[in-house]
Amino acid sequence: MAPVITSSTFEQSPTNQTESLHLNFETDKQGYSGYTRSNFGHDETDASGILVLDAKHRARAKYPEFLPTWDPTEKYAALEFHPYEDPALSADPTFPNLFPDSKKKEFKVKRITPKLGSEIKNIQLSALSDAAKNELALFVAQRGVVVFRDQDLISKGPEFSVEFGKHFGRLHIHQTSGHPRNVPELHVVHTRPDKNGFENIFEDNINSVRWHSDVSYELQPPSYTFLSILEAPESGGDTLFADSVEAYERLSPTFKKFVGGLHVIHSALEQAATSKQNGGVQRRKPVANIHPLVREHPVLKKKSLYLNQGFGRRIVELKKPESDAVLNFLFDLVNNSLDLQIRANWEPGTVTVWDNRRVNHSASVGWDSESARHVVRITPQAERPVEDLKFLNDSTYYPALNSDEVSNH
Ligand SMILES: O=C(O)CCC(=O)C(=O)O
Ligand SMILES: [Fe+2]
Repeated sequence: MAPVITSSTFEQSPTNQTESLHLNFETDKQGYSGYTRSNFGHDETDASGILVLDAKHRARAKYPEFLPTWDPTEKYAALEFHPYEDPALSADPTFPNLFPDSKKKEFKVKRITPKLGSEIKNIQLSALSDAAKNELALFVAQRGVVVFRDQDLISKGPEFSVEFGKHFGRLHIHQTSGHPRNVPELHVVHTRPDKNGFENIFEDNINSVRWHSDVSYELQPPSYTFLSILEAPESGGDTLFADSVEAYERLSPTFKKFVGGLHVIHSALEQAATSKQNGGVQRRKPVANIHPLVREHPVLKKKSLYLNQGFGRRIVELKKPESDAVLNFLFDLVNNSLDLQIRANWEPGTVTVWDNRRVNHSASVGWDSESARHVVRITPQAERPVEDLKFLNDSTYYPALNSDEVSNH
């Protein structure tokens, strides 16, 4: 029988630990990603029972059709395994459609660092053919992060982003975050133009950095993830990225061998609890899933450290103190090695795309004017992470956990 995981956040009694394999994954009660929420959630309930921002914030928004909404009655069944066809595997590796010879003089591609990140000007994402989208996937896998300037994706409305994103995988619907009204496939982060609001973040924190990999608790976390800026402060609010392929490469052969056999529990429980605590929604039963600590990338055929402080809780094969020590060592490597990281800054029209299998990221709150910040994410789901590509798209691959096996007291 699969192990039962208990989270101390939910636990009422130690006698709930009934199974031979005890996998407590304690977290501090606030949760790693627990900013003070007052600047992020809803203000009121509208006539149709939807949670929304208040009239003042709705009236001042530049793109009201992209503002976050939360419908407490919106519910979904558990996500199920599905095979993933990575579009990069169908791409022409010479990029004739993404970077056509005929337009060579127009577009500009600049490497942010040699190994991680590129900035591109004069390529319009909304105009890409399917063949060019496949090449885009390959390019994003190769570069980890790609920052596109002067995009018109947002001006085409929410549904356009949804149709665009479907090319890259089945779109993920978030368990708790806001989405534009009637467009659940987009995830919205909106920060009010309220100085007190974002200063709250530092009330009980010394920085705003929250490294994570998006929804890594899902059985099939995302790959090519698109974040569009709608409103931003003039400067500040950069998004930070860390390369977990490079982080893996920095380890000694002996340590690589050790971590290569380990698996990590990723949990959605704390995020769900934070939402509940703030009167937010829960669209799906929160899950925890076990993923290999070292995963093999199906396009790059390289290994990366697949763990993140936002959702990674416990190494299955180790005792708790051992797990804590190894996780903390690896979090430190990825989170604090500035020489495997980049920061992406935002200008009006910027869309940043990352390979969520390869990089961890964090927002940063670094502005001091009363500016709103409004971003929208398209989140295509990828393959189930595997330590060896021989398991790619194998529905029977160990180790599976589903929400029924997570004890959530
Ligand atoms: O706002 C940002 O810079 C990043 C937000 C984020 O982490 C996300 O939406 O996945
Ligand atoms: Fe994120």
